[in-house]
Amino acid sequence: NEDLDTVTVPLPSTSASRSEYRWGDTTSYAAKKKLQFWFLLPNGNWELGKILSTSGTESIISLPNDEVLKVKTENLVPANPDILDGVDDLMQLSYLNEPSVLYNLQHRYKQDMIYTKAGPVLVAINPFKKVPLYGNEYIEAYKRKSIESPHVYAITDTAIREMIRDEVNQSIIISGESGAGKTETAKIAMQYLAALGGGSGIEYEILKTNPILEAFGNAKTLRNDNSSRFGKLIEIHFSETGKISGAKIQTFLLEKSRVVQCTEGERSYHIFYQLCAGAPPILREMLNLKSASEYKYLSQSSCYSIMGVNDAEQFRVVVEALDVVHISKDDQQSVFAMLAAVLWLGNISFTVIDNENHVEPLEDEGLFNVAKLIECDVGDLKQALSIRKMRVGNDNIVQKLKLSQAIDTRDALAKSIYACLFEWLVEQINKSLAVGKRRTGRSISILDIYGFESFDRNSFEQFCINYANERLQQHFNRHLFKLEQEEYIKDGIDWAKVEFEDNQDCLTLFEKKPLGLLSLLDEESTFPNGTDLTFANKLKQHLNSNSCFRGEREKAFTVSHYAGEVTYDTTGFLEKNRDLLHLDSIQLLSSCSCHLPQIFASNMLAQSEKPVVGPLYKSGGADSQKLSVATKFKGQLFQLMQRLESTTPHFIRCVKPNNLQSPRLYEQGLVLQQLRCCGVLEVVRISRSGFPTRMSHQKFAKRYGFLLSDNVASQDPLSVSVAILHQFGILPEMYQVGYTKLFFRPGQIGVLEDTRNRTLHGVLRVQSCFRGHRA
Ligand code: AOV
Ligand code: MG
Repeated sequence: NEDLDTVTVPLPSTSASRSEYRWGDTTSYAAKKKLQFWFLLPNGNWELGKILSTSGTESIISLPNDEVLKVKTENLVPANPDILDGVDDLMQLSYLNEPSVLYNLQHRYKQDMIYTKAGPVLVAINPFKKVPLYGNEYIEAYKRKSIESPHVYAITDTAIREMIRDEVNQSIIISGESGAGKTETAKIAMQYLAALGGGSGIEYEILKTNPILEAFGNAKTLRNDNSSRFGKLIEIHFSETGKISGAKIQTFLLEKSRVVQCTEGERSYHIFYQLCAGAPPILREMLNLKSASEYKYLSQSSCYSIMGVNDAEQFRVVVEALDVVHISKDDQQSVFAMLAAVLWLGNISFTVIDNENHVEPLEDEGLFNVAKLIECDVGDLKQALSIRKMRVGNDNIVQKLKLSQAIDTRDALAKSIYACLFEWLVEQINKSLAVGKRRTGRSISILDIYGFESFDRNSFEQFCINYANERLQQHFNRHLFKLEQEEYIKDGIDWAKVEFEDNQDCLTLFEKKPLGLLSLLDEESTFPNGTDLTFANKLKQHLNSNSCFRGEREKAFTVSHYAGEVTYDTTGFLEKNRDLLHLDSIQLLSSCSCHLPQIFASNMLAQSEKPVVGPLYKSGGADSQKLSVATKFKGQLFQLMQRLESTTPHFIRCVKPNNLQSPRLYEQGLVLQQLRCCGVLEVVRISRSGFPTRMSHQKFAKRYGFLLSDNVASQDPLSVSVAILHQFGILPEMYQVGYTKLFFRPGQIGVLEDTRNRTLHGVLRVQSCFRGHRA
């Protein structure tokens, strides 16, 4: 064992320098006077200056341009010494105040260093341009660990290593506002996983799911030209040898209203424009395709193209990807037929047929094309769009539709065809990616949902999206604050609590039964006479005392989300929550000769057979026995959180530096607001004072015990552990011994790991040397 004694243990360099940097906290005011300070300009930006003198509550400061100003001393906060400019982990800052953090991130951002660690969390600032940080060379470098700067690759690499080392499933959880870069970040992580775990070819298929899901599930919004309108969890499975063995995609609540209706300046789903622009002549003819501007669903927002995007070219990319995930040419043709049918549905118009204002569809190209594309009888289609059959008691009655009802029926049909198509596609993709039978059960999941949204007008979709983000924020809080502190306390180590913004109150506002937003929404949705106005009034009546809720004029209400206040307009809430598709429409779909509508219809019937609690939505409507959209979504989110709870999470926080999607523009106020609402500073604070690395006494003793110079193998794990700590000279302030575990400050275990690796390799080298001699 003598060899081992000569192993020199490097001092924990990062930690040593870090404690050196911390002198700032204790320097006297006099010493500080020589330093630079940040002060707040009236425009909300921070400027750097030096204090010349201080009297009472005011200070005279000089700016870099020699200007001299008098400011309130309370508005000054200390700046970090220049050597700390652009540190790659905010934990290294002596002064962890907001301007220092902002400045540090900006300093890096200017040099295209868009990634920075905030303790355990990776902060990614959207560059809105190509940055030279990706590709095989970088992947190789991160794999070999020859680059250390923070990166999505680095965090993904950690996830792989921890999956193997701890035999625990991992998750990479990406959050941030709409347009902050989540989807791009998820793809970058997938790229790294594919490169490291590739070999079987399945990784190529996995990457090709991105263009498909983005075509069908992303759209241009006012916030983001490629905004995800669904949530996605992709679970990537690994074999024993660390290779990718398959994957499974789960999607959450697609925004289907966009198919029939979208705001000025936004677009519907990319695939519609791609199809119109890129379909080859034979397909065009088969589907009677026109250009996008001739379809009412697409023309209403007067926006057809996206700067820098070639829809026709994208169409070819999507078709190629569909081939890769084994969607047959026949199926592809049916998919395109469904898309065309949705577009033609929007062009169906109605004419009044009697003096009670009942309507029926015009027999024009819209109606004929839809019938042709979904392969149903024109008469049946016409009927489904003009009457509704209902069962009241034992009687069947037929109700003729008025214009608004007929339009709703038509739009509901278009929305369901599209949503079912999306689900069906995901199902087919999952079949193609299915994990082989000999699975190890080890996986890395990547979560990319739609980001927090706040528009001038916010509806049911934003309500659901923001609720999901609220749930995710709680997961983040739980892991980085609550569980952390609970674990310290449970294991009996010294610990001073860090306060953090808890969003439990807001979640309670949503989830409380029976008087929460979701319960009240469901209740009102089940009342035959419930309207958006009665719903809004009910909210005001029951929730006005809640601190996260504020009733607004007429049909509106405001919620204080973790990321800011959002005012919701309840118009359409009940209808969207009920999401009815009448039995007549389902029957129409099941009468089609085309296989896709048949599948859609049987899926819908299967879903509506689920038992519902409470009264039926509409009197006598046998077609309404299904879960409300909000309740189903809540259930999905709960399941998602449960799944994530069983994994080791790695968090990436995407930040949007401006609202113009423009490169090089860094708006301090906007960045600060995002950092504040997701608690980045608190995370750094807790990590700096905390002990993020932990290992049970047993595991620690087993892993490093062989490095001990004295033979203590017979001793208990705790004694072995303590002996290791002593031999390696780990400073007492760098660790704590708990009842069951050892807790380490950041970086400490790295020293032991390095020594262990070197020793193991050394031993192996020595062995192979001997072998060489003998040979
Ligand atoms: P999101 O997923 O967070 O929004 P995206 O990932 O779609 O945001 O990013 C928006 C746009 O920012 C992309 O289309 C790119 O142009 C640019 N972008 C983001 N990350 C990078 C990067 N690393 N390098 C270069 N450009 C980038 V939403 O889906 O709306 O919440 O619902
Ligand atoms: Mg996205």
